[in-house]
Amino acid sequence: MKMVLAIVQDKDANKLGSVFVKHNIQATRTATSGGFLRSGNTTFMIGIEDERVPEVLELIKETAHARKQFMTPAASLDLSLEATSSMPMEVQIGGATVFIQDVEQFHQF
Ligand code: 2BA
Repeated sequence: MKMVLAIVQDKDANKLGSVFVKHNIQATRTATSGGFLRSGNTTFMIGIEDERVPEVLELIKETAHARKQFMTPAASLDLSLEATSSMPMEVQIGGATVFIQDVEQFHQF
């Protein structure tokens, strides 16, 4: 069994949750924040049999989209940054950041 951790943008989270239900994939979602943008994203935790990992990855890939976003560093980062870095900058946010870990044990009581 594997644990798939998928960090996606909030805009894609509801659709992805529905896709998992439709495909009988059990998932837990939690509200998270990116360390860089400090804005909300969503992390799905999916415990899944090894052979279904490619299916999960494909569904995430199809559903989660990369987007560009403008951010003003001074508004969202430490004020210790120099004034020259306060120009709005474009950030490409990936469709999904995915980690896959081995699950040593799985219990449901
Ligand atoms: P954030 O940390 O808010 O990052 C949002 C986007 O900002 C990133 O998109 C990346 O394109 C950009 N970015 C991040 N750090 C940067 C930096 N130091 N300089 C310039 N641009 C930077 P993604 O790479 O697609 O990441 C989307 C979200 O996935 C991240 O939100 C974070 O919540 C998570 N993430 C990405 N890599 C991770 C990792 N290695 N470990 C844990 N979480 C990760």
